[in-house]
Amino acid sequence: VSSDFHLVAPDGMKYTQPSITQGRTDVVSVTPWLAPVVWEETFNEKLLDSIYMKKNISVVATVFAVGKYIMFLKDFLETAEQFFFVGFRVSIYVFTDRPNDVPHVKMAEGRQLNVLPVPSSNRWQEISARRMELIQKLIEEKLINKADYIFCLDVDSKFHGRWGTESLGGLVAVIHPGYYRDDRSRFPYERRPISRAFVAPGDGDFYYCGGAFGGLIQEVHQLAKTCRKNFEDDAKEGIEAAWQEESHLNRYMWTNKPSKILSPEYLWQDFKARNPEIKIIRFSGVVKNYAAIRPN
Ligand code: UD2
Repeated sequence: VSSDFHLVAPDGMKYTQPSITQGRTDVVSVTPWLAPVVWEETFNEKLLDSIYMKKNISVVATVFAVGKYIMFLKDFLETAEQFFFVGFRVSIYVFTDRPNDVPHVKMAEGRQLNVLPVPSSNRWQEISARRMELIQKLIEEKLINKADYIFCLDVDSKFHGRWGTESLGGLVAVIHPGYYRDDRSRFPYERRPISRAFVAPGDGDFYYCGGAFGGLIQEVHQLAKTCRKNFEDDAKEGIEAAWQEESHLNRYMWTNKPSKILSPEYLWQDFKARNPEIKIIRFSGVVKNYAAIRPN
């Protein structure tokens, strides 16, 4: 299992001299707790790839396609082949109640697709929220000491640009495209103090997406286990956080600061016009008709 703290300089590779006085000035690329925020033009992809290639890392992606959401899987998988950690060892785990409908997508060498059956559900909130439990179990049963990094992604999305080694870190969160210019008082955190996802007004750093997060296997295990427990303890008291596991994720990231943050390039939404600081859209949510695809 790799560690972020022992990167070896790549032998013999030539690349542009790094500058500490020139670079992007239209966005902030480091947080107050000194985590990098990844934006286009803040990293050298060849340099990063050569560093991680030597470490022979393996990367897992999880995606849930329950009920009608199976319709999004083909585009998700095909575009992942084009843009997600191309050239690296990648295992994609698809959780679905319709294993027979999983599309046959040709995967490059070193990349595999694994299908895991899950029960159907009548409430979309439950499908979305149970992901933490299933991610926790997947890590415990199949991934600990076997893979290095994991990303957990929404299926109703597509890749449009590179998503690679620049995104790797201990605990990785993605800034939600809908709120990143807003004051934190307007973030849709869970605001009831009785919920374990509560974030008080005046608290919170960024509003992060439930649709993409990741990091080292052990760190994501801790996150999934904590969010699952808090979600279930809330449920026992009849509480469901405003945005289900996204609310719990946001609470977790407030108390356990992410070590790397991905800009909204890493989860845009197709219905939103692109803002000028977004020089590339790497991954985005497709426009969907909720009434037609959700079970209720
Ligand atoms: C947001 C979040 C989502 C989740 C949700 C709150 C983003 C972009 N999306 O999206 O991650 O936090 O709010 O619960 O941050 N699913 C199925 N079948 C279903 C319903 C859901 O497979 O019938 C899975 C599927 O992988 C989907 C994910 O759950 O991508 C999230 O559900 P959603 O996309 O309907 O949630 P949404 O758009 O409100």
